[in-house]
Amino acid sequence: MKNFKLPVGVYAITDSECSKNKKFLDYCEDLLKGGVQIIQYREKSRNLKKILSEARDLKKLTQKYNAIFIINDHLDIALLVDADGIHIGQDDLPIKEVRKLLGDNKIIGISTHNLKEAQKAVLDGADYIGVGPIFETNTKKDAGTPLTLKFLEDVQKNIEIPYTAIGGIKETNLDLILSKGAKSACLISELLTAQNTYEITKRINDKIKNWKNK
Ligand code: TZP
Ligand code: MG
Repeated sequence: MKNFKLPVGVYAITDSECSKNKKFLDYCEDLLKGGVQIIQYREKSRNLKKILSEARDLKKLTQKYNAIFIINDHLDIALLVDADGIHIGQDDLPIKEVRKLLGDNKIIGISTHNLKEAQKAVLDGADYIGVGPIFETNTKKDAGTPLTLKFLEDVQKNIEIPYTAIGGIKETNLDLILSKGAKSACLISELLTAQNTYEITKRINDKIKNWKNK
């Protein structure tokens, strides 16, 4: 997609494993009411029929709130539900192949763990990159060693396409990534385990939007 701009604020990702007592669509609606403008559907232990039906429901909901809807991993599902884009990992199909099937009007994001991967993503035509894990996380078991803020600094200086910081981001360490220049932050467990999804989402989203680097 030409000149894609990642919304400033929270980039939310679903994960039903970690949201035991929250109903999927209610949870997502609270995120959207809290101001989230991009949601990624990421469910690792669901069968494909369930993934398809949840993705269809979430697509409708995101449309109602005018938010961007991204599917993790599943290109077939992204095509079937006419998602706005897909998020892939380093071991998934190459971006160039994904682009052939998805076309130029859709968004392709890819997770990166070092500057080399980030630069390759740009050359391959990614619309945005995920940068992480910045901090320790229990949500993704194979996320690897935290990269610390140095990688974020490198990306900020060297990468021209939008990026979102991910991995162990909490309300309490948000300042650290914002002061490095991040304008988009992915939070999974912090939002899922909060008592009140709407309130925490709104607070964090507003903080990112209003952040001014001194
Ligand atoms: N990719 C890198 S870290 C991560 C993913 C999907 C998990 C982030 O989850 P949390 O709970 O915000 O640390
Ligand atoms: Mg993946």
